Amino acid sequence: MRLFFAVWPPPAAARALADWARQAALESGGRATAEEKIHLTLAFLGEAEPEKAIAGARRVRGLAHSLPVQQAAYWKHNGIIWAGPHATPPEMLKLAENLQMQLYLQEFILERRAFAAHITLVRKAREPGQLPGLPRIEWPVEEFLLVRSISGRYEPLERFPIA
Ligand code: 2AM
Repeated sequence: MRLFFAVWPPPAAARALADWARQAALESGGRATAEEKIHLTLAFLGEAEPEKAIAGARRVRGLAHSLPVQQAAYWKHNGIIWAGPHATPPEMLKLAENLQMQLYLQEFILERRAFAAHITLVRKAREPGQLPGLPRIEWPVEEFLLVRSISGRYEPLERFPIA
């Protein structure tokens, strides 16, 4: 199973970001992320069995916080347009680091790339000229999810409340 841990936006935020993604894709080409697939990844496991991932995630402690969506940009190296905060909220950084530590203790070998909080909104994009202005979004982070990716769909397997 292809697994990852992520935070999911409330429905209104997902809708606003999906609308924005379609607008941006008019400029850049590529594929806008569908509303139900919009998320922010905390840790990517790849092919793994869920049991140990769930055991690790149950030990994670964190603080509820809000995710500001303040900037949108293009990454040339992978051709994605993403949105995210100007700087990762400290509570989110601690949450991602704590989760990665608990997964490490469960013997997962994760990439040692630094955590970069981003929400992928267009894939296979060309470098855009000017991106549309971002909508105002409320995204409270009160839980994270273990998600399985299967035939292009995301299925939540388990939810983990934060504090
Ligand atoms: P992306 O949006 O930047 O592509 C499901 O595929 C989620 O896991 C996506 O958020 C994706 O990030 C992330 N993901 C996919 N492959 C990854 C990898 N090798 N390392 C880190 N994150 C990855």
